[in-house]
Amino acid sequence: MNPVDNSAEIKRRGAALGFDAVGIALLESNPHAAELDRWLEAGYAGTMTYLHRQADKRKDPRHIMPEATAAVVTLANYFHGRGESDARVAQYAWSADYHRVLGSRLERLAAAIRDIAPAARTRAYVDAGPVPERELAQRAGLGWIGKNTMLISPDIGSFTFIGVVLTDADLSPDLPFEADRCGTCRACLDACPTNAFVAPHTLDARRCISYLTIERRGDFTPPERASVGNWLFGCDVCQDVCPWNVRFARPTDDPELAPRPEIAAPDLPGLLALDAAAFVARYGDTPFARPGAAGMRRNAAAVRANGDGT
Ligand code: B12
Ligand code: SF4
Ligand code: SF4
Repeated sequence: MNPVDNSAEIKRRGAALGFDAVGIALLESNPHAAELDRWLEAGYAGTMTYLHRQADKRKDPRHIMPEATAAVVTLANYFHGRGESDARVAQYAWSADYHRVLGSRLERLAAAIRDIAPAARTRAYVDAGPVPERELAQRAGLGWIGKNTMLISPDIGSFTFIGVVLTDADLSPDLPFEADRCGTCRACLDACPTNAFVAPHTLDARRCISYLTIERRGDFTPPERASVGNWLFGCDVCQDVCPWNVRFARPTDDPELAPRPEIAAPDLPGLLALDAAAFVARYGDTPFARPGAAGMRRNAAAVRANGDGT
């Protein structure tokens, strides 16, 4: 098959696997490499030192897999509708760990690429690799990067996981999504409870509740503890207020991303009472495993203190 037919067939197979959108970008150096350098130099990555180590690959994804020439980029909608509970959990975490669910789906897409282009080599990534995922998704035509730094699809909003398969298959790229559909809106910047945006498109991760509750190790300082409010794990505020989500986000019907009640509406006293072994038995296969038992107890204690002043 020729590159145009290969690309069309890969998109068809991606849709059949359950991805909500599939686009293709040729690999080239990241046009926002200078912004990444400035962001790292400013210390905004906090303790996420892996972002410094991976910078060369993020600035030029051709360094990740030297033989690769293209990225097949996918979106998977994880929106579940608006839930309310006293201790809030970001929606991306409500189901089974997406690294596992989408990792195996991307491996099936990679197998489809090798089936369509038999000599092709492939490598699949979701979140964990040194891949500039949002930038590749924008260049693959899937959406624009909003002022809240999220990749926003004009069709389904930003409650999406991004996945990437790098390959040397001969593919025809999509046009990049050049429009900036934020316009004069700044709802996300104004709504952020911790003022974590130092400017549009620039997040000081050290102030972000998602970083504090998931990536931060050790005890909170008193201001950090107060700043997480009632967020037990992650934060959705800068997405909840985005008009593109208000208008276009629709609950997913993906069975592999079905919400688990013990995560979506967690039992705070129960969580505080779990020892390490019981925590692993209950939450070991969920996103809560990243901060672990100690991190989740710290988060739960902060939410309880912020709720009733204890
Ligand atoms: C580190 C990280 C975090 C950090 C830092 C977030 C950040 N904004 O950088 C923390 C822990 C805070 C975090 C939080 C969240 N994350 Co996160 N995170 C990542 C990770 C691993 C790397 C991101 C990164 O490189 N950051 C460094 C900064 C400098 O990069 P950047 O903000 O993307 O900026 C680039 C471009 O925006 C561009 N740029 C810079 N300036 C400008 C200016 C203009 C005009 C333009 C157009 C572009 C541009 O250049 C930069 C360099 O390439 C990616 C996965 C991956 N491998 O990419 C997931 C990822 C970005 N996270 C994701 C998610 C879901 C979240 C949360 C929503 C989870 C939650 N609900 O709690 C929040 C959202 C917070 C937010 N507003 O970003 C998804 C986002 C999906 C999407 N549709 O965009 C990703 C892609 C994981 C995935 N595979 O699905 N995350
Ligand atoms: S996830 Fe929450 S704390 Fe982080 S930037 Fe968005 S609104 Fe602010
Ligand atoms: S809330 Fe407004 S400014 Fe922020 S990302 Fe959405 S459209 Fe852009």
